[in-house]
Amino acid sequence: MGHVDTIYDGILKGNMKAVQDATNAGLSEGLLAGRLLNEAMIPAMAEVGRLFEANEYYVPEMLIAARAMKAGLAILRPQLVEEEVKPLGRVALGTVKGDLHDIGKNLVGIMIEGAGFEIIDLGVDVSPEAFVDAVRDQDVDLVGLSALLTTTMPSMKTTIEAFEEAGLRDQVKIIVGGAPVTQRYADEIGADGYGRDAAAAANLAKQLLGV
Ligand code: B1M
Repeated sequence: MGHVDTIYDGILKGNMKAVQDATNAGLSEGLLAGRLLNEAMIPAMAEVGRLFEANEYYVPEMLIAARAMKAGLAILRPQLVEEEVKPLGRVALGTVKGDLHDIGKNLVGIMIEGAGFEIIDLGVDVSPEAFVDAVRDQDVDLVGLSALLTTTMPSMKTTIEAFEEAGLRDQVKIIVGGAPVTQRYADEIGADGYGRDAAAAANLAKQLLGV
């Protein structure tokens, strides 16, 4: 098996060591980091997303696949900078004000990063102002809002209103998700999209940013 296939397969199986070894071997044999990223790592994470949506993979499989992908990506990163391989866009992600749940939000970040975007993780309990500041200061293309409590869902609405008040609403796409959130709620508060799960969120980011 060539290095590209070994990396792809290693990510699907969550075999971090195989991914690291094949990434190092591929680079030392002159394979471009951009090729290892685009032909092995991103397709592998897309397949992880597909398996997750098909209920063939669950959260643990997704987490170990992500750990393997991140280990390989850490090796590629300096080379990617040298090859001037740019991320597809920049995504700021956070759990809304008052809400401390971050497991789902982190999975969403992993899948969006796995799709080729750069992630700015704003953490949990993120105020509307902090989301707005991130867009204003860090050239963000898409904002992802996560909420796990029915009592914090209104923070999503407040955050979108804060973007409107700051005059930045047209400059950024906003997607929402989390267990109590629905497509209907997303439409009601004027979000650009709703992601049912992490894989759907990554597909939505690609779709909204025209990738
Ligand atoms: Co909390 N909690 N919790 N909790 N907690 C829930 C959410 C709850 C449903 C449990 C219950 O009562 N059955 C309930 C909410 C009820 C409601 O509002 N309807 C609840 C409650 C009440 C609370 C507290 C208020 C409890 C208390 O103190 N009395 C408190 C609130 C604290 C706060 O936030 N201010 C609290 C605290 C906690 C812990 C800190 C103990 C812990 C969080 C740890 C952490 O996140 N680091 C915790 C946990 C673990 C849960 C449960 C058990 C699991 C949540 C989780 O991680 N799921 C949860 C019950 C449950 O869901 N079964 C519960 C796994 C995760 C992978 O799924 O987060 O849904 P999920 O993410 C999915 C999708 O929703 C989606 O993709 C993800 C992956 O596919 N998604 C997005 C998520 N964000 C997205 C964003 C997107 C797109 C998709 O686009 C941007």
